[in-house]
Amino acid sequence: MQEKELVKRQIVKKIKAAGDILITSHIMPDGDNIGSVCALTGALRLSGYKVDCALFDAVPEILKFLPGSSDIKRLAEIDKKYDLLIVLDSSSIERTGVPDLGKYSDFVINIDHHVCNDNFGNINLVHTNYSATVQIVFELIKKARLKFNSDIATCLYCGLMTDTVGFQTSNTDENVFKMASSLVKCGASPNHISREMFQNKSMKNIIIIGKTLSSLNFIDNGLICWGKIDQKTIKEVGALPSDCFGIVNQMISIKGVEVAVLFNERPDGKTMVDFRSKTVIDVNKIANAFGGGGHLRASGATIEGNLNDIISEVVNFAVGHIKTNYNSGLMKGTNTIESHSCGKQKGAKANTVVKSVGI
Ligand SMILES: [Mn+2]
Repeated sequence: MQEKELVKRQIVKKIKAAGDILITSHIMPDGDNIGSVCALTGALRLSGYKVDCALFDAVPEILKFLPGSSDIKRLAEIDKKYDLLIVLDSSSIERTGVPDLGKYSDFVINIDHHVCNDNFGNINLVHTNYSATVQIVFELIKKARLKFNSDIATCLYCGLMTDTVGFQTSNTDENVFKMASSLVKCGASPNHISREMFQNKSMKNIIIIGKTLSSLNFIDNGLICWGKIDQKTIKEVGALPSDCFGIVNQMISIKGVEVAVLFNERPDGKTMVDFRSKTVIDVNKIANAFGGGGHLRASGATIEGNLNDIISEVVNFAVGHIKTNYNSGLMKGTNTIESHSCGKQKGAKANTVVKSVGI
């Protein structure tokens, strides 16, 4: 039996033995986060288990349509200890928003698909070749023979659809479509879920997108594209942090752009940097250099300091990295010239904050 199958069996055993379970995921929740939390919580509850779910941040407005999302508490409200804590879609403990998970449980199960996952759990199930954490959750639901319904299918479908950016990413393989097919068979509506996620943007989000896209910067004949959202613009528009999403994917959609970098200045003096690549460059490695991480084609870092200094430091680093890797990658005729390994933070600058974003 494969090693991962044994780990899954261990997890099922642990779940079955637990009197109560807490499920959590990462800060700044996305579709895979809320989708996997609601699906696992829903299937376990339906099957008679005592389960709570809580996140550091509130559920974003756009994801409130997911069944079960209104039951998600805030981690700050949790004042009891559980037999078991399951952490989903989070590459490290820091990503949960709390430095110490010991106050929630003595036993932690870490289920994730990020290449930079540091195996922080007592049991770790990390499938770095999977597109989304919901794929692992779906396998566990089947393995544990938990009850299932169309609400759970909807949550899983949302995670699968959003983490593959609408079934477009390089890791969107046969298994993704097989899973999507079974979820649709169980009652998930692709049209309803994509309308909620892709045709439901706030007016302020569109204004921020417009302002950012109209002042992009291009380097090396458009191979690299970078843009910024500064606090001045955010205040002018009266935008919320959730109004600043979805921009970097537009940048990478431009013909000829291989790497897109978006700088998002936050009110606390930190800047969130989002990286995307199209075919060759491993942006997880670029994010690693600034204390962040994520995936081969989508990663991020949170950096402290002056916005303009951060921009020049990151852009210079990215240009250097791309110079040494882009041509050799094309010559090898491969789109995965660099490994999926995470590599611990190398050459991180003094002002970096170890936190990664990324889907
Ligand atoms: Mn994910």
